[in-house]
Parts: sequence; structure tokens; C-alpha cells
Amino acid sequence: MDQEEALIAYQIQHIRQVALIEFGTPFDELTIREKAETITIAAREIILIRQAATKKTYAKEKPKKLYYLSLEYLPGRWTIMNIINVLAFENFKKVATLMNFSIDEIEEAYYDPALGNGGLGRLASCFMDSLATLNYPATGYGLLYEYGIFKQEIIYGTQIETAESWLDRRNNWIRYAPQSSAKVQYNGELRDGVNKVGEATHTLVNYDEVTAQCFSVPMVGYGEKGSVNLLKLFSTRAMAKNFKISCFSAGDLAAATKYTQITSVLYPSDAVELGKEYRLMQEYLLVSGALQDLFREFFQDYNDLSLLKEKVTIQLNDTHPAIACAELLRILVRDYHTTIPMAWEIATHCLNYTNHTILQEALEKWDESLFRRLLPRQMKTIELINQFVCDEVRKNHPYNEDLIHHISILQDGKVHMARLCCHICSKINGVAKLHSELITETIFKDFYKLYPQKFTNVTNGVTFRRWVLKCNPLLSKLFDDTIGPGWVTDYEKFVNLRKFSDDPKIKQRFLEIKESNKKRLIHYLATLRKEREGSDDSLWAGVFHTNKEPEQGIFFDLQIKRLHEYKRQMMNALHLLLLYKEIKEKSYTPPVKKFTLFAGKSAASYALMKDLIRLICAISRHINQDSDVSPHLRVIFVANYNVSLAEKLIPAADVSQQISTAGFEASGTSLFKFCLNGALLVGTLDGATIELKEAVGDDSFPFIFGATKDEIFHKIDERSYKPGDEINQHPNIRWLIETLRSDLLATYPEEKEAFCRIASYLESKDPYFTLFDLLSYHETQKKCLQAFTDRDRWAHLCLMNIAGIGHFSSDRSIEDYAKNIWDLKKVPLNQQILEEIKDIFVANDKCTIDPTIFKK
Ligand code: NBG
Repeated sequence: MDQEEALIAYQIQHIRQVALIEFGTPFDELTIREKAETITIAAREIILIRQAATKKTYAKEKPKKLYYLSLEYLPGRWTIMNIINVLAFENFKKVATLMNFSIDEIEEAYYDPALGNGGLGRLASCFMDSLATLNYPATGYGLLYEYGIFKQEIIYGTQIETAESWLDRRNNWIRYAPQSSAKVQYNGELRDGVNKVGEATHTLVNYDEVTAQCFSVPMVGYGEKGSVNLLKLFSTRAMAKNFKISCFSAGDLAAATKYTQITSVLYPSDAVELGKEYRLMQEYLLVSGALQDLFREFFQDYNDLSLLKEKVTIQLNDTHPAIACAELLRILVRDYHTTIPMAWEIATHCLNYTNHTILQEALEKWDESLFRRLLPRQMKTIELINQFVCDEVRKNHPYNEDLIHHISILQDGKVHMARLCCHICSKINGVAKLHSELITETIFKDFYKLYPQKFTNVTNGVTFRRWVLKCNPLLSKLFDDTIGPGWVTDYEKFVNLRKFSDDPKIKQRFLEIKESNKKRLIHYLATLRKEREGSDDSLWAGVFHTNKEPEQGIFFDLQIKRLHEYKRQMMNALHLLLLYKEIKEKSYTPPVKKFTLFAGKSAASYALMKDLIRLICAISRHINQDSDVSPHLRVIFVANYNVSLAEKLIPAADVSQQISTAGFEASGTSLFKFCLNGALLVGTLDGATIELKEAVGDDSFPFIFGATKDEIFHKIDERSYKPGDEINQHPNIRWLIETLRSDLLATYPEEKEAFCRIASYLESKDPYFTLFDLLSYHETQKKCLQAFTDRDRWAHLCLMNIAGIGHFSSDRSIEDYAKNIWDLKKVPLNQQILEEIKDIFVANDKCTIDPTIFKK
């Protein structure tokens, strides 16, 4: 037996052993779910070894550490990704064959961890991957929501939200981490006091105390050298003390579960303001838990607080954890007896803040009265901060109360969380060049005048491990064979793909890979459709010919992202209606068959976007059933968009729609994933599209259209945009509005009402310039279909696009943060420590049953 065979034999034995220990049943007799758990537990061994080695390495090196605070993560499924990251996947495939299980089934047996809404949460997860891969010492903090983002069902074209109980069975990657659990106080009254150096402090009495139990998940870096950092998630659910049994006995269930429920749900809203008390409780839970853990770790290594500045950097992912700005100051003065100037110095050095949107309605503001009641100590601290910063500003800008009005943290009865961040944080970054400029011109323009040195940019990126290595194995192999396998961690290698963009064999192979990914997707969608049969079959009608192989050469056009007005799924829907009209009237015949896929959730309370889902589904139903049009055009809305679905959709795409109103998409990150997987981009000059276009080169980026950010902002400033003018000037647009009001699409009264509401919205407001950009969009889409007919040229363009993607690896983003914001150094995994820990495992992990005793 060679070494590899021996390893495989060992792995099989290990899996069989775990099956017996965990389930008391031979592996082959387990259910799929049990098999998945067994494999996860077996795979965990090697990861635990690396995790222990990482921890010991950090303990030895005592490096500066990053504490990443985010209320959301969207990690995607862990088992297969982790096996890939520790380079065990090739063997694992052999194990799967020998043991006769399907890797896909094992992967699907767990739910997708649904701990986030959209871009910001997914970004946090890409960052966790890159931090561990690049050996940066970092811990992520978040909440373990019991019901993550809701599950979206589409019933008769309507979004229905149901709770996603992704944790109802255990997830074997999540382990209790009692040493990081924390006690968190809410409500209560303040008593004045002083600390040891005479600074005024406040002590809380008569408060409610909640225990935040901590659970950790390994964040597994890629490759032989990868570290394993931790994501620590707090939960209040399982803690008996948090359950008020006396209230329960008195029949008040709500009061009894008030605190066990804090981490029950993720608020299903992105880019919309929330004002819910529970949400504020969640935010403080995260901040308090994370900071307590941070100080615990710090005092393990040091007893001198002045070192905190050197050893700790904290990143706030959006304003959701902004209370940390006040809490850090408060803890330093109240619990660690620093002077206020020293606390100020530390806090303003250690904290940093990333902004993810310029939408006013997304800027968090809390009612002062609620804040004061729930978090009286933090409110006191914010008042002090505010007094101080306003005094300073008044000194330097006398008689400028207008300015004070714009920068005061407490204003009009609200606590402005972004303003708190701007005053306290050391660095403030946007997530793409355009966005970082825009924040200094719009929402933070006064802060930019006060603190220009704080503002910087870090353009987003995505991890190439999940977003091509895992989700697109065929294309990954093509990269291995062209630019060499180093691309997985060396994003700079991608430029070398340019050399291959004119190679006929490589182009052909690229096109074949695309076809094969389309086939894979169609098969997957067909199984989904079977599962959902009866619920809404009309949507899918005729899209798939059961028993027949899907046709070759269909053009796959995807728009998959949260539903939001500014993202303009509405414009895509209207374009499809126009296309329908032209095909029906025979004024246009598409040169190829086009298949449009939408996926995305709408916030439960976002009525207009729920109307839009109805419209898209109605258009889909109408087009797919029309015998004149459906041979040329098919449309579907795929329900319940999440990371796992994205992994299947993206590799099959020919183009992605990035069509936001210029100036409004902070960055966008799906564009990178599409580009990496060889899809071209149809889009506006917005967010990171601008930088991607620069990196790829204009000639290879032909489908840009629409008004620029300057034109849009000019029109907004001048209030000069009149959607009615578009309707009057363009018969096609008039037809669209009339059609929305007609009976063409609607099959029942609620639909009709919804489409009329959309028509009125477009006619009277159209705040995101949908009609303004519509016709140029429509033409660009047609141009795109035409371009697709030249397969050779298309393949060339796709390869040129991939060649430009390197810069948009989250590894590059993390290097930028490390250098420009965190001043963080890599700490390579200490190989000697790793070997020592392996030895301990080898010595102690041999056999659980002593046959001499057992057989007696
Ligand atoms: C989103 C932006 C995206 C951006 C991601 C990640 C929120 C609030 N914002 O454009 O809309 O790519 O953040 O930065 O999720």
C-alpha cells in the first residue's frame, strides 16, 4: 500500500469508527443526515489540530490581533469547503466512491447557515476566509440567531416568509465555548461614583442580567500553511437563567422568554432602517460579549493597559456594533480605572468603521428615550462624548450651529450611530473607490471637513476558494492547467490568463465548461421543481423538458441579489416585457434563446419589492406559456436565494446584471463572483463595476450603459427628473405603463392592484431613474444577445474578464485593511507546534475499545 492508499484506508476506518461512536450504527445503515454528521466529525479532527496549533502559535508570539464585529455573516455550508481548505478533497472523493455516498447529498444535508441578509454579511465571511488563509490573527464576533434570515417561498407569485430553523438539528461545526461566555446588563439605574484615578463613573443597579453563551466555529484557512481562527457567536437561548420561570408560572410567557429570545431572529432587513428594541438588545449583546472576550484575552498576555493600542484593533462592520465606541471608553474608565484622556486615546486608536451604503434610510438612529432606558450607562457615555466633540467643534468653528446640527451624535431626540463612529473611530472606509469618495461628499461631508485623515477606501473582494475552487471545479482545473495551481492563493496570477484568451483550445474548453455548468444547474432546478411541484408549477412551465437534455447554447442571464429599488430588478422586468412585445409582434427575433433567472429576497416589510416579485412571476408565467415567445425567451424566479444556491447559479451564467442607479450600489460583490466564473457584466458605472472595468480593460467590457453618477446626482439636486416626460416621449414606455394597468399579466385582483401600484410609482416618482435608463438598457441587452452569437469572440471576452479579476480577491482587500487600517502582521502557523500537537493526537487517538477486555 502506498502512502495515499494508507491514508484513504485510515480515513474510511475513522469514519466507520465515528459512526459507531456517535450513532451506534454502522455507517452504511445511517441516514444521509447522520452520514453528513459522521463525516463532519471525522473531518473536524484535522481542523481541531490546526486550530489548537494556531491558538498556541498566537499564545507564543503574542501578536496584535484583529477583533471583527459584525451582526451578520453568510458563510455558506462548511463541511466540503473545510475539507477543500485542508487539501483533503481529492482523497475525500475517493473515500466517497469507496464508501458509496454522494458528496452533494452530504453537503446538502446541513442547512445553509443563514446568519445574514446580503452583501455585508457575505463580505464578513469572505474576510474570515482570507484572514485565516493569510495567517492574520483575528477573531470574528457575531450572534447565533436561531432562525436566521427567513426562508422565502413563492406561492402564486407571492413571497411568503417562513422561519428558517437552520439550527433545529445540531450543526457539528458549532461548539460551545464557555470561556468566552459573558454576562450582559440591560436597564437599571445609575449611581454616581469615581474610579481609582478620580474620574467620574457610573454604577448600574437594579438591572436585568442576561448570560450570552458563546459558541465558536473554526474559520479554516486554505492550504498547508493556513491558520484556523475562530468565529465566536453569542446566544441567549439555552441559558436557564435567562428564562424567567416566575413570569412563566404567572402565565406571562412573553416576559418569561424576553431574554432567551434576544438571539431568536435575524432582522430581515438590509438597507432599511430598523427601530426595534430587540435589535438594540442584540447590538449591545454582541458588543458587550466581544469586548469582554477581548479584555479577557488581553489580560492573559499583558497587565499594562497602555499596550492595548499596540495589541488590539477592532473593526466595526457597519454601524450595527457602533455601541462599541461608547462601551470601550466606558469599560476603560469604569472597570480599568484609566483617565478619560487615556481611554479616549485608546478608543480612538483601536476602533475602525466600514460604511456599506449611502442610503439615508439605512443610517441607524435610535430613540434617545429607548436607548437611555435600555442602556443607561452607554447613554451617559455618549452624552459625555457628544459634549466633548461638540465643544471641540465649537472652539474651532465658532458660531456655526448648523455644523453642530449635522455632527451632533444626539440630535432631534435620536442617537445617530454613524456620527458616533465618525467621531471615535480611527479610520472610516467605504467599500469601493466611488463609494468612498461619495461618503465624503454626501452623508459624511461634515465629518470629512473635521477629520479628513480618517477617511479611506478598501475595495471589496471575494474569496476565490468558495467562489470558484469549490463551486466550479471544471473551471478551476482550467486555471490549474493554464496559469498554474498557485492561483488559489496568489491572485496576481490571473493576469497571465490574457495569454490564453486567443488560444482556440482553451476557448473551446471554456465554452464546454460553461455548457456543463448550465446542465448541472438545469438538473438541479428540475429537482427543485419536482420538490415544489404543486406549489407553483406555472412559473416553471416549459422551462425544462423533462426526460430531454437541456438544449445547448442557450444564453443564461442572471440577476441575483436582494430586492431593492436602487438595484432595479424592476428595470430588468420591464425590459423583459418589452422583449416579449417585440417578439410577439415579430418586430424582433432574438438571435439566441435567452433564459433569464432572478433570485433574491425582499425585506418582509418592503411592500413595493414584494409587488415586484409578483410582477416578475407574472411576467415569467405569461412568457413561458406563450407559444410565440417561449421558444425565444424563458424567465424564472428561483425561490430562497442563499449562498448555496448562488454556488450553483453563478458558474452557469453568461452575463450578470449589475444595473443599479449610478451612485447607489456601494460596491456590489456578486459582480466579482460572476466575473471569476466567466460571465460578462451588463451594468451601469456604479460601485466596484468602475474598478473592474479598469482592471479588465474597456474593450473587453462592452455592456456598460445608462446615466452616470454625476448626471443622476445633478438631476436629484435640480429636481429636474420627470418620469412623465419619458412616458410621453417614448411609445414603448407608455405601452409598458398601460400594460401594467391592463389585464394582460394579472390573473387575480391582488396582482392587478400590485401592478397598478407599480405603474403609479413609476409615473409619479420613479426615484431610481428606472424609466430614464430603460431604453438604453434594453438596447444593451440586445447588443449582448447579438455578441453571444460569436462564440469564439465571446469566449475570448470571458477569459479577458477573468484575467482582470485578481485585484478583487478578498485576500487583496484583507491585505489593504492590514496595511492601511489595522497595522496587522501575519503570524505563520508554527510548524513545530503543529507537529507537537499532531504527535499528541497520534499518541492518544488510537483506539477506543480494548479488544482484550471487550471480547471477554
Ligand atoms: C451592501 C452594499 C453592497 C456592498 C456590500 C458589502 C449592505 C447594507 N450594503 O453594495 O449594498 O457590496 O454591502 O460591502 O449590506
